[in-house]
Amino acid sequence: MPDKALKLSPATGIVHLGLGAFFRAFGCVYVADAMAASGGDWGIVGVSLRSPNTRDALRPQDWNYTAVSLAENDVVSRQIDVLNDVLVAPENPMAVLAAMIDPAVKIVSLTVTEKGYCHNPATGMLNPDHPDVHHDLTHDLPVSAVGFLVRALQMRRAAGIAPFTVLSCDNLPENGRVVRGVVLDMARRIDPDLADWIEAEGRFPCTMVDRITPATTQDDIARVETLTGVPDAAPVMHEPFSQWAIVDDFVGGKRPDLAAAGAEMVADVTAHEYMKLRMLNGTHSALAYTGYLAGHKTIDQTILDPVFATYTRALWAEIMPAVTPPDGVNLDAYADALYERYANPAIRHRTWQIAMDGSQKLPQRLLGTLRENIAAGRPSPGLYLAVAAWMRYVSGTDETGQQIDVRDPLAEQLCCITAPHEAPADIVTAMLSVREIFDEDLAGQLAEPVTQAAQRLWAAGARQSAQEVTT
Ligand code: CS2
Repeated sequence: MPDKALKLSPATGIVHLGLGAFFRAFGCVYVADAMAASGGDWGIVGVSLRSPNTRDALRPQDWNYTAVSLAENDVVSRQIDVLNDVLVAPENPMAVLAAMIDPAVKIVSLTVTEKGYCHNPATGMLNPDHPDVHHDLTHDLPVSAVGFLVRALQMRRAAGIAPFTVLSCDNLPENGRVVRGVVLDMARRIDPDLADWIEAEGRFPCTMVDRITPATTQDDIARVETLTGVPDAAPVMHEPFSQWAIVDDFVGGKRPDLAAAGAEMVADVTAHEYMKLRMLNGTHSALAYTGYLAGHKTIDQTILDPVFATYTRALWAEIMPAVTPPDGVNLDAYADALYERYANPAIRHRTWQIAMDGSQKLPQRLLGTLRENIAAGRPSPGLYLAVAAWMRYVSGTDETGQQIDVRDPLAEQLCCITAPHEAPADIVTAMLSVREIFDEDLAGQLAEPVTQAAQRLWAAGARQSAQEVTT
């Protein structure tokens, strides 16, 4: 672990797996504020699980960077200096494990995106056929986030060190339960005693995270230099809004004073998670697919189009009956606030970025709501259109005949199964057979309404279809 004494900054107490723009614009800011308010040694060692880019950009800056809050008429930048090091896992997995087994490290947090959990999105369980899982079960030096957690916990146990708290900050429902499940499953396949120890001693609090943070562009980098007068190779750009609700269940109660930084420390975060995933991420994905197909590049541009503004409101009306609000939250007011956030013209959040990894996102964002609406006999034409738009998007050709750059762990499979078909009904049938996404029951229930939505979508286009479902 690097010596931070020279920098006079706090020693490391957190290792973060998956150091993307989101965590640097979110978790790092909360931890900085928590330490400013209440002290503590909660410096962070970030880990990139794939590329060295963030490490290479941040190292010459002593791991510091600028976080820029963007509102229409208000741009606020600040320096974030809580990172003590950035490790690149594929270059040196042992260094990552060494950081994770340091007894001073009390928390390992994660933003590895949905696909990073190596689980089956439809069931939430570890996918034993995942190549990374297979690798990590047969090698001591892991490649997956789950493997790093399990091997580091195994080493801590062998050395008589208490486990760290595993803090998932990804957009998964009951994210702590999901990560606990995949860690225990992998651990049990390696050593059942290890799994028992993790089960008894480990803590995996669920969290709800929320801050819109588009990927940083070259234009942003130039803009930040103009703004601050200081070059920064890896700034992060985010909206002013931020919300973090966390179940207060940490090993030995050890954590930064996140409440002092504005986080909500709660006993149960389930209501927050479902509200956010269904109302925010659900409409985000719906707008990403329909908006992209209609030729809109960003969410603010999409929602500026009156057809999509009305479509978004119609989606919320379909989603709200399937959401139990957390105490004291009014869902109409929550939707109004989301609308304002989407319309923020300073945040250019690309529809293409949100459209990524749909196979991993659809179940918790759209399909859970649909399942409940179907059971309750509630109509959901807007949501059916969203599912059909995802199908059209991943089949790889847009409405003008251009190829779409589809990024999804199942992209190849989805492309192969739809390629032989031209008729939307056949494409829908093929897509609904993907059991990683749609279980048999749901596939049966969706067949007719999604086929109808797809037929209109292919014939009339996304914009016209969005208009029709709201009239
Ligand atoms: C977005 C999220 O990219 C996506 O899929 O829906 O990253 C979204 O911006 C955040 O969850 C907001 O908190």
